[in-house]
Amino acid sequence: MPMHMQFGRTTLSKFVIEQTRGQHSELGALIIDVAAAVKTIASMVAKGALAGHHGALDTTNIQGEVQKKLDVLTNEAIIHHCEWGGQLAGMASEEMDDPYPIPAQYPLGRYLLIFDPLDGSSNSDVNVSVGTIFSVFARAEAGAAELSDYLRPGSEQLAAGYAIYGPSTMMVLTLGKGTHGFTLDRETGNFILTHPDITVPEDTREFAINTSNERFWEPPVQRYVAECKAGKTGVRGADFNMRWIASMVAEIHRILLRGGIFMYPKDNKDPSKPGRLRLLYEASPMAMLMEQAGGSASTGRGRILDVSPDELHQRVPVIIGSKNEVERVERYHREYADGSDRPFESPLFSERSLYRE
Ligand code: AFP
Repeated sequence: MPMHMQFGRTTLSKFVIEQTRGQHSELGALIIDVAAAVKTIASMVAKGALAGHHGALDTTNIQGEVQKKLDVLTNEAIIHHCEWGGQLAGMASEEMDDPYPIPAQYPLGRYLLIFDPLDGSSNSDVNVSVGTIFSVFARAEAGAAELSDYLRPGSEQLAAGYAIYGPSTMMVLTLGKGTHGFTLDRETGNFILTHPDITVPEDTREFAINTSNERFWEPPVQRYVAECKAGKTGVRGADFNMRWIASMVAEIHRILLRGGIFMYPKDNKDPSKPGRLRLLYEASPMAMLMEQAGGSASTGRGRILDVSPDELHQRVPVIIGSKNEVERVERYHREYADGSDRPFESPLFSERSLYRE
């Protein structure tokens, strides 16, 4: 292998240390600890049934979801790799009802790590790509975090990223200066910068949504998806393709690299839930990554990064991806709210419904 290939490749550690030198050098050390946890998780996921990691436990998380063995094991891996370093004021996770205080034997820092340790875990037993999503905030000074330190809009994130455990293991990261992809070289154990400055195409002909929920969607989303399905015979004048992997990390990764739009919109399947995905450890980090790559991320009615959470596990509608398509869906929501949208034939929504605000 030529010299520049052997020694000139940028590792995640080098990239992060250079990008955080100075004011946020501790943040660099935290990201490197997260990467170490990701390598441990990648090994667990790769072993699959051989390690007895498949299957569910007889416990449920605060979401009321049955926990998979890997949900708990990956949660513990991230805590183990990150709690000792002295960068953290606390941690919060999809798999823990309340925030995790840093044990007394470790020094306290000023960063907060919020994560979904294994997103898409319902796929883990059937060998479909899954991932880890993380978000980092800072409090003003080092010390034990309080709940209010976590309940911040995504616009205040210092860093966000995900790992995707697929045919290759990758980490995709933003520190507020672009979105960058790193591929794990299993021979050296290094994450290598392979996708610098990822840029999302502004247009797309590929949409991702769970269409089994169609009857529960609001009219603007029904209108958008109906037009995509009508293809060249309809107002869009072009055919669309559809994807649904049921693993948000895999959908977002595809969209970052080739464009697309992912939607888990507000629906009336369970009116107590304004969407399925959680703001703090799914929507906000993905929104930061997408915007840093030139894409958009919306609830349908506003920018995801502007949403201020009232509670740790708050859910939010998610419309994210290629800028021009997200803006079209937002326009359809505005036109529905002001009544200027074309009357939608759906019998369910022909009269003014509870959704009209
Ligand atoms: P799990 O982590 O419980 O598998 O949920 C994954 C997820 O939060 C997100 O990654 C998927 O896009 C979405 O749920 C899939 O939801 P449906 O199962 O309703 O399609």
